Amino acid sequence: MSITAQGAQAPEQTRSGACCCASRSGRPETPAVATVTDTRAQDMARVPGGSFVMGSESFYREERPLRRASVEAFWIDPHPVTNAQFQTFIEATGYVTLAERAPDPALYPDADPALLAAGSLVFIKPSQPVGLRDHSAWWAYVPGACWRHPEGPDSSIAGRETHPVVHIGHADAEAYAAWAGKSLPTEAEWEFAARGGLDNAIYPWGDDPAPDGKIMANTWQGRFPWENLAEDGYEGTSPVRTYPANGYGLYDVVGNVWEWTSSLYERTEGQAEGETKACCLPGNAADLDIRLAVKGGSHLCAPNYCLRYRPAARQGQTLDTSTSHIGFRCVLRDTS
Ligand SMILES: [Ca+2]
Ligand SMILES: [Ca+2]
Repeated sequence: MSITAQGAQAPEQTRSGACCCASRSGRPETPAVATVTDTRAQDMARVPGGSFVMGSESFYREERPLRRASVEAFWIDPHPVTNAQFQTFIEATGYVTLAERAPDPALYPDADPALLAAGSLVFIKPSQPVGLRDHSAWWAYVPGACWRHPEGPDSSIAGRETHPVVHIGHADAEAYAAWAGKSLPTEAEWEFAARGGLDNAIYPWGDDPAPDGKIMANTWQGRFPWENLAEDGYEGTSPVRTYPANGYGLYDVVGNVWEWTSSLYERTEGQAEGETKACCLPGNAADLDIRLAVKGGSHLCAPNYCLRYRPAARQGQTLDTSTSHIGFRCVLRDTS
């Protein structure tokens, strides 16, 4: 194939992804064949194809059953897309993210009007112990919160250029991927990549949560959600590459931010309605039925409450939801 600049081929895709709410569930066109000389693969990591055991039967029910899956070889971003990378995309395209657009009241007839301002869900640490059943004790819909203003209008990403971008809806991630000539990973691709070549290990680095006492990812230490000891150095997101890479050279696969995939999240047999909501992943104003799998856990995952900083862990996220701990990374397939 000819080598083209990544931004040159997709302006129409990008604009169509930005134009209106209807595009939120739209899919970008499939990228062309990638080769090792493809400029799009520059700075990406190569993951060999293979067969592996997906899922886990040792933790949460939604990870079951163990099943064999296989993936073809592919390229993947070595870390989640950063604020600086996302800013380059925005400057090149003028794209406006989901969180920056006011929801259409017609789509949310039962919604509190206060929730129909442009905004996003922000984690706000309670000042004292709270019950763990009521997500609203630590999640707030903050008007004006978006990728540029992660905690709300008065906050900014200055100094956080190398942190993962957050407050990204699924369509936002797909729009970025289309612009870059890439795709979002399937859940199987993501999990295979995150395992780094270690079959059946609990974590991307093995079974010990902290080998030789070394902190391997940005998670939550302390009693969620009111006590964040930040023993890993960060209460919120952290610069990518802060912690060791896995066997495929991938950083921040677990912890830091959850990452979107392109795969539908299906309820496991026996899993009742209402149990699909993660302890830390609230739905948005309208609880739309379609959910896609997000992977890897985030800086809000605490071992005593949400031990989801593992390759097998998964949650279902509604397409119209953005939060302060969901980002993404892209893949590039050899053939599509
Ligand atoms: Ca942390
Ligand atoms: Ca992650």
